[in-house]
Amino acid sequence: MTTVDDVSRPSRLAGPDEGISIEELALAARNHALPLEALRYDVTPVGLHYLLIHYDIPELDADRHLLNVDGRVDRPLTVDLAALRARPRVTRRVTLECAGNGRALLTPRPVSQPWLSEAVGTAEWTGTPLAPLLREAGLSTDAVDVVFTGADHGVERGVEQDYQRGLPVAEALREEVLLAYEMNGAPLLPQHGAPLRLVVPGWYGMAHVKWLTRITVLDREFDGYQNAVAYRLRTSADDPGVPVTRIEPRALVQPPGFPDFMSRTRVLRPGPCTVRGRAWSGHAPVTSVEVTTDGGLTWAAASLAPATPEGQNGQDRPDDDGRWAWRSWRYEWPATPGRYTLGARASDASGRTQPVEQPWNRGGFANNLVQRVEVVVTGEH
Ligand SMILES: Nc1nc2c(c(=O)[nH]1)N[C@H]1C(S)=C(S)[C@@H](COP(=O)(O)O)O[C@H]1N2
Ligand SMILES: [Mo]
Repeated sequence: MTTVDDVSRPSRLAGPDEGISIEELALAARNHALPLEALRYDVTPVGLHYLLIHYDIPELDADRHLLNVDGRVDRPLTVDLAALRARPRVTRRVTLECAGNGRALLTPRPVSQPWLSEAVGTAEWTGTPLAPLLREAGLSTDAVDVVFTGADHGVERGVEQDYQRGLPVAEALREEVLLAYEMNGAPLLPQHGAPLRLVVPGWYGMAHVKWLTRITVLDREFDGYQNAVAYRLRTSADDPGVPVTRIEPRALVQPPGFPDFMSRTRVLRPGPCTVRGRAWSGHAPVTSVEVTTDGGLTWAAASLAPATPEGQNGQDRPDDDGRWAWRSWRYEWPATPGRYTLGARASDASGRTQPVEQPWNRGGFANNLVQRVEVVVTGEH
């Protein structure tokens, strides 16, 4: 008999000389990254924000969409979008990063969505806080995890499933967590979770469940695929590993000069060059950014802009201090002719920073290896 196993691939590492396959290319073409020049925007224009969609974008009708809250609650609830929109409205500026960012740069390469360093974006998410809704439903005192179910359905390593993620109840009750129905001041687009998604500031992307249909409170840890199997830091296939949670610190350089079409190597004229970029961390505020022009041998301090966002395009000013969004930084570089490898390293108030040697794990998650931007400063003006 044929089963879903016949179409589903096991988890595996690429062989020593194995290039990116057509299957990885198909995923990369569906799930695009942030073009690095878009680091110039405080808030990423929606079409330039990265995307990650495990299965298909589901077909949902905003006018008929319902959200159910059930499980270990006193009063199960069903609410529509109009009811959610009538609740307190909050806008937060939040940087989202895929936990698999950097995966394709690892050796050996875990075979999955082959991200380079650009699976990131910052948006102003508008919605209503989750915690008051959970309190209205009456969380039972034995609540452990809150499970968020998306309307998308697929099969992954032989397991047929709706996309579902469990979040510890203490995280679900954080005031910053939103049921979001707008992105950058407009209704969510289909690819970003229309008509309703979860936003969990500080956590890697997998926690921000799109196309949200159900919230179920459990009196035990959720053992569904995306928590128990997929998003774990493992050293080997049989290591139970630890869950992927918050975003590790990372800084990205907005590549200076202009690119070669194929190699993406940058061409720069000699002279003073302001190198700019962004830095973020989901654990604690970013405290410093350092820049290298020699691939990580030597470092110099960059100047970090304040965290407070300015409010964009006359829209609602975000209802927070910018704590969950990236910060911009700059570094004055007197560029002289030669070849350089630029990179930047963020550190945060928890003492975390970025490694120059790859932090390898079997899923290729939370890899915040310092970026490498190849630059040629030409001899002529
Ligand atoms: N329902 C559902 N939610 C989902 C996903 C998904 O495939 N299905 N992908 C997750 C992952 S892995 C990431 S990185 C973010 C990406 O959000 P974005 O596409 O809006 O940038 O959505 C998360 N939410
Ligand atoms: Mo992701």
